[in-house]
Order: sequence, then C-alpha cells, then structure tokens
Amino acid sequence: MKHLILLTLFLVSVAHARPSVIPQPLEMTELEGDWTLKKKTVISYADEGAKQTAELMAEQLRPATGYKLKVKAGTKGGIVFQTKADGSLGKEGYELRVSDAVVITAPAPAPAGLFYGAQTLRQLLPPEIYSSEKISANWKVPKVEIRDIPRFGWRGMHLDVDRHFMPKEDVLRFIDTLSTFKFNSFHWHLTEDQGWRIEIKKYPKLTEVGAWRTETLIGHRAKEKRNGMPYAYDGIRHGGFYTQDEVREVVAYAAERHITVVPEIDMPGHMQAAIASYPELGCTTELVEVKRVWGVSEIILNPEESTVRFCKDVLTEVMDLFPSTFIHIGGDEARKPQWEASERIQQLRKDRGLKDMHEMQSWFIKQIDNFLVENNRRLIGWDEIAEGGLAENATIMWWRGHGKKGLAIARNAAEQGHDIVVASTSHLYFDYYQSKDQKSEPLAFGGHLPVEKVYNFEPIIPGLSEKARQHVLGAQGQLWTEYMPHMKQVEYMAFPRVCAVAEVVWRQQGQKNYDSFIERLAVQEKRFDRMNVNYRKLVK
Ligand code: TNX
Repeated sequence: MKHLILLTLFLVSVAHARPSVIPQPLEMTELEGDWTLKKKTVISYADEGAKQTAELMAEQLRPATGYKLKVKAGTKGGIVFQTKADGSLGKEGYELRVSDAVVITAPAPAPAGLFYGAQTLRQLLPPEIYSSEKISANWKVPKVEIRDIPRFGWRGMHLDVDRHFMPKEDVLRFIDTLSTFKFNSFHWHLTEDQGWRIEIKKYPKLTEVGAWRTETLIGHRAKEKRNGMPYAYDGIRHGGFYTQDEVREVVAYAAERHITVVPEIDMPGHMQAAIASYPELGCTTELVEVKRVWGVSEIILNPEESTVRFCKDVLTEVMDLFPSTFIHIGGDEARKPQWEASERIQQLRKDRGLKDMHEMQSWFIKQIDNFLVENNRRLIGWDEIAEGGLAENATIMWWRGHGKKGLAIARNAAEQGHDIVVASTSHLYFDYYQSKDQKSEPLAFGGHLPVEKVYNFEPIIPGLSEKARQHVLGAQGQLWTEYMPHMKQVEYMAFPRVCAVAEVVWRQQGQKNYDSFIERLAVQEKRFDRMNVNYRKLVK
C-alpha cells in the first residue's frame, strides 16, 4: 500500500512537471525548480482591490489540500496578489511569477487579471487540486514567469436552458468551469418557443404557464430512436424556471469570477411560450400551447404598440436583475406568414410607412433599441436583426457566417461602426456531432464539428477595413439543448470544444498550436475527472 502511495505521488509530480495551461499564456518562461504549496502557506493581498481574489483563491485551494490557507493583508504571503498601474497589460492582463513565492500582479483598478492569474496558478498545480475532497498530493508548482493578455474582450459561451431546463446549481457549476478557462461572458438564453425560464413579476403567467410543456424528450424527426424507444413525444411534463432571487445569485456568482451574464429574451419570433401564457401577444385568436416539437415556429408576436410595451416591461425587470451592458433580444428566425396573412397587421405596416415585413421587424427592434439606449444599455441580437434595416445602436451576434449573405451583413455592419460578436454555426455550434461516426455518439442535432476544427477557427471577418476590424469584439460557442436533456449531456457536448474556444479567443492570431493543445488537453482531462465534469474523451 505504502509503495502504491509513493508511486502515485511520484507519478503525480512527474506528470505535472511541465506547465500545462489552457488557454496557453501569451509569454511564459520556465525557470529551474519548483515551489510548493504547504499547510502553512499564507495568501496575502497588497491592496484592497486584490482582497476578493485572494479570498476566492483560498476557497478554491482549500478543499483538495485540506489546508487552512490564511488570507492576510500585506505582501508577506507565499502567494501574493497585488495591483499596479500598468497600461501595457490592458484591462484583463496579468503577470504571474513563481519563484521563492508566487506573485500575481494585475493592472489597477480592475482585478480581472488577478482572477485569471489565480486560475493559471491552479492549472500549474497538480490536477488533483480540482478535487472537492481532501486528497494527498505533493502540491508542487513549476517555477515560471508568465505575462499574459487576452486577444479579445468578448470571450463567451452561450447556453440554452429553454429546450431543456437546467437547474440553478448546474448553471452555477457550468459558470465555474468556464471561469477556469478565463471566459468573461455567459450568454444565458432564457426564453424560447419551448419554455420561458425567468420569473417576471408583472406577468406571472409567463412562468405559471410558459415554463411548462407536456413532453421532455422530443424530436423533429419521428424516426429518431435511442435504445429502441422513439425520441419523440414521451408524454413526460417538462419545465422549470429561475426565480428573480436565483437569477441574482447566478449573476453575483458569475461576477465574482469576472463573468458577465448576458440575458437573452427573444423577440419577435421564438416567443410561443409567451404567447401561450398571454394569447393577446399573438397574431391570431387561435390558442397555442408551449411548443413541444423542435424546429422554427410560425407563431410570432404581434407587432402592435401594446406588445412593444410588454417587451419593455419585461426588459425593465431584466435590466434590474442583470448589470450587463448588453441585453440580447434574439431577433432570429422570425417567420412572417402570420404577419403577411393578417389584414390588421398589413394595415399597421402601411400606417407606419413600411415597405415589407422585414421593415416591420426592424421597426419593432428599433423601438427596443431606443428603449435600451435610454436605459444606458446596448442591444445585441442574432444577425437577422439586420434585415429590413439594422437599428442604430445594435450589435450583431453573427451566426450564419461566411455565406454570401452572411458576409455582406457582417461587413456592412462593421463598416458602419456596429460591433460584432462571432458565433458562427460552422465552427461554434456544439450541438453538432463530435465524431464522423454518428452512431457511436449520443443523439445530437446533426452536422460534424470535431474539436480540431473549432481549435483552428479564426474569428475574423474577411475583407474588413482596419477600422472596421476593431468592431469584432470576440467570439462565443453555442450550446443549443434540443438533444441535451440534462447538464451531463451539456458537458459532454461542451468539453473539450469549449477549451478550444477558450484558446481561439485568448491566443493572438497565428499563435495557436494544435499538437501542443492536445498535450495540454491530456492534463485537462485529469482535471475534469477531479471536477466531475462529463467531458468527451478525445481518444476513446
Ligand atoms: C438555430 S442560431 C437557432 C436555434 C436552434 C439552433 C440549432 C439561432 C439564432 N437559432 O434556435 O436551437 O439553430 O442548431
């Protein structure tokens, strides 16, 4: 037994002798020797701005080590957090030096870099550090000097909690995992045809009615089967929502980890759950249910003033809950046959002097754009918001990508000074299969998106002027959950592709190296094991 323990300790220290950080830091110099985290190690903060990170670091290192890890003001600790005025590190950069002590420095006053430095330090420790239970290991850190700055200011992940509801605890854990890879934006997709997931005090039926549907596992292809059972229409009621207190908790938890939660409230399409709750929001007298199949719905909000008021009321409560500058208003896949077919809405279009129903959608979104600007917020929406005329202050989440139409939308918008977040279906949609052999994988939306393709992606819009290039804020991965009934399946689809995105948005252009990434991923897999994250193994 004793030998086994010694052997394990030996392997742990050997296996982790080299730094293995994801995303790979900008500059890293390996020095001779190691520094060891010990029972008596003190974590100190040189100024108040560094206190919170020092405390969070201690919290993150205690469970696995079982050490006390006192946190004190000053610079005498084994791990020291400090800020300094240094413009060259940008808003989110940091320096990490491991020699006789660990010193993490980030520019004042924003301490995001300190948090990122702390996450790098965790990854320099053996993977066992991610264990939630005490474990014996030799807590060695290779001596290094790191200077690290991200490439993009928008490093995001999106999660759809509507097609399948994910309990608050799962969302917190997911955010925590994202934070280890230095993501700074979590796009929380809160409303859909298949479910409304956020409590709105003024409209209680949105969650009383809109948060529930009559099926759990549903499909748009009736032939879909798993284990001999049809995947469609299982008749099991499904739903759930977050109370406003829970939303506040998620936002605060993310903020501690320097992640902004960007909420999405879809409009005017993808609103069937809201229309099921308040039929007057719809275009016909027909009563609709919360949608229980996947695919795009033709049920759409009616574009009257009263609906705009409803949306503003909802967004007022949303803005109270989310400090995010950006508020996502969807805008995607809003089919217009109900608008076209309604005499009343055709009349409304003429009265407003609008040429067609694309202009009608644009009119609707412009009302919301103005409203958000009045409230010192910024509108972001899927790229369809450009159809019929892009609202003056809108930012585009660019998902349809590099086709002719998609490129034209992005180029025009960026050249006119609109910001863009790259969210391309082709490279950043993680509901696609991870293997060519679909049968060997759990049922997924379709397509094929291996981790290597994600890794090699460049979030750029070809053909932009120098000035327009500044408007590409960054990129994010998407998790649409039609075929992800719970967080375990979300994790399987997310990891390791999320790790690849982390590096896509962090590393400078031309600096990525897939072979090195794969080597580092092997160590990350051990971390995931300790974190109980259900990642997909790269080599099965
Ligand atoms: C398109 S991307 C959608 C989602 C689906 C997804 C499936 C976008 C803005 N809309 O509603 O879940 O495809 O891949």
